[in-house]
Amino acid sequence: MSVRSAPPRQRWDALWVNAQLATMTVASAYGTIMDGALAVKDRRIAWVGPRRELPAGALDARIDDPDDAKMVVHDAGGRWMTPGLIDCHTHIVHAGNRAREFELRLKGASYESIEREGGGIAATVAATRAAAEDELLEQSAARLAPLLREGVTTIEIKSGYGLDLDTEAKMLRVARRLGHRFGIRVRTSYLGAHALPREFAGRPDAYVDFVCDDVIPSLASTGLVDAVDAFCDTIGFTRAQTARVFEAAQRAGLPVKLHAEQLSDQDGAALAASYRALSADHLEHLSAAGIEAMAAAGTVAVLLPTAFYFLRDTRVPPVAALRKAGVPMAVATDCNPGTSPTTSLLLALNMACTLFRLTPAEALAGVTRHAAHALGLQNRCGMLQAGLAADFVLWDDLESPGELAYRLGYNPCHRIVRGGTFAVVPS
Ligand code: DI6
Ligand code: FE
Repeated sequence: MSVRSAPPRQRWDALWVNAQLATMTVASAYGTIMDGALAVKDRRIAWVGPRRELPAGALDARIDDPDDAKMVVHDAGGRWMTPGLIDCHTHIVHAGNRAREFELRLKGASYESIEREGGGIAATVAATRAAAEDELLEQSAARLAPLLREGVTTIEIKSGYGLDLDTEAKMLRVARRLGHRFGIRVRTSYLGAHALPREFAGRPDAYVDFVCDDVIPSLASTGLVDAVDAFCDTIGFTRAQTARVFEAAQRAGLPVKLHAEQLSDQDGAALAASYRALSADHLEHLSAAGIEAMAAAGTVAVLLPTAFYFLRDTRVPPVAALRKAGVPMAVATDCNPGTSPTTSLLLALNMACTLFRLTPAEALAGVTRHAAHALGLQNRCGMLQAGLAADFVLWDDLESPGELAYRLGYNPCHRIVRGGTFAVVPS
């Protein structure tokens, strides 16, 4: 008796067909697959490719096989599909706003002078300390909603507006709760070395001791922190203080990142690279030596064009040199009440092109593949690739994915899939 073996069955949960895929798997390009298909199994991408290359029988459910019969086939209607967007640098958890300070700056006051006079970050610290945890959650959730509607499926959220242990922990708990409430992936960064709190006035080194000896070990043991960040600048912390924070992070087993070279060149990016930082962010004043160090360490350059715009900065980050050195460039909102009160990653995408001269493909890589890298998530998300999370977005009205960067103030998001399931986003 001859037994004819059946073709191998694909036990997928869902299959998407009739999509134009911007896989983002190719450096500096979209990694386009026209008439593509994408299969999902167990919340991950199981297969990606042109529809005509689907394994034989993939579309035929076998009625005698209960597993096959469960596979759902979705028609993307010819729409473009990209990975879920990733906002890899935000301060979205904070209380209050600083619209008044915006008016002062319009009248000529500088960001640094407001900061030195006790406004700026200190004002947000006072408001955030005063806010009850649930109130902080609601204020932050309201800011998160527009990002979710743009297809953001992963977000980094920093602390740094509490500065004392309790308020920093409160901010980080709120960040985790936002992830649970909305079903998105949240990566937290402890940014204790953001500003000097009033109670440590004139004693920055004593504050850094507190950050290193008390807060980092304590927060690390709670599991609330995924990385440690610092602000190394004239109105922030010195290079030596930043190095001490990085040492403490290393002792706690946490990766580091840095607000570097935003307002001046402190050689912070090179310092961060020497600690194998995930990213160095801002970088308007980055030097050639800093670029070289980042390239050697694989540290991602996170560009924050909306902060550059909002501060009416004139010095752009050295994008051409970063590109030449092969440093991966990410793009993020920096959502914060002082220098970037935006909740649109698509706006940041546009400004990365108009202000910093990224190509639209580089900008899209900056909010997908390279943003994942800036969070150490390159093996989890950021591309349409088998093995990664099934986080993706279908877009309306696009002839090419470059239009995501081209349109200004327009959100063509059609549907969002997170972990293989349709996301419900707040309206
Ligand atoms: N750089 C920034 O862009 C934010 N923090 C930082 O170190 C601004 C924070 C603020 O002004 O509230
Ligand atoms: Fe920031």
